[in-house]
Amino acid sequence: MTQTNERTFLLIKPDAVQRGFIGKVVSRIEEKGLKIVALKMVQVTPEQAARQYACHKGRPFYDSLVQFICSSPSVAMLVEGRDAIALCRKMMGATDPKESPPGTIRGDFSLDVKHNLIHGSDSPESFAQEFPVYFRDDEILNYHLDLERWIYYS
Ligand code: IDP
Ligand code: MG
Repeated sequence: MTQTNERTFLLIKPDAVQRGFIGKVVSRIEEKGLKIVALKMVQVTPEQAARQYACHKGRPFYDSLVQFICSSPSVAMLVEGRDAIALCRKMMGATDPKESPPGTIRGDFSLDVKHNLIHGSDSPESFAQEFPVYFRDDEILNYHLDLERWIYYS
């Protein structure tokens, strides 16, 4: 179903923060017409990483992924807009940057499957599981973005 108010959870990972790409990633979200409804810098704890990546527990890359996500600050954000989950996944590119076309975040700025700059929820179910790891409900802002009437057909 097409919705203007679907939300997704994004995490700008430690490699992107260290490489100075917070602004680039946030700009792409804003330029697309999506609305940021929560945003904060976080030092991810091993407990938070384990909750976020519970679905990958037992995979060969799991321990190294948790260590990487906790290795330096990240930026957590909630983004709202029409088909936000699928759209943000498309803007991110494929998990492995070498499969990601130019024009995507991973395709433009990364080379390595682990250091792929950004996490994004891949379904409404994963969004529901992931966002409470980082945000309380009262940290999510409900506001009207004046630009929306120029972004969406009513
Ligand atoms: P996604 O981030 O595109 O949803 P997932 O398959 O959910 O990809 O994997 C979670 C994260 O784990 C990836 O973004 C990447 O950082 C890391 N990862 C996935 N597969 C590998 C791998 O084969 N080697 C190392 N790291 C991996
Ligand atoms: Mg995933």
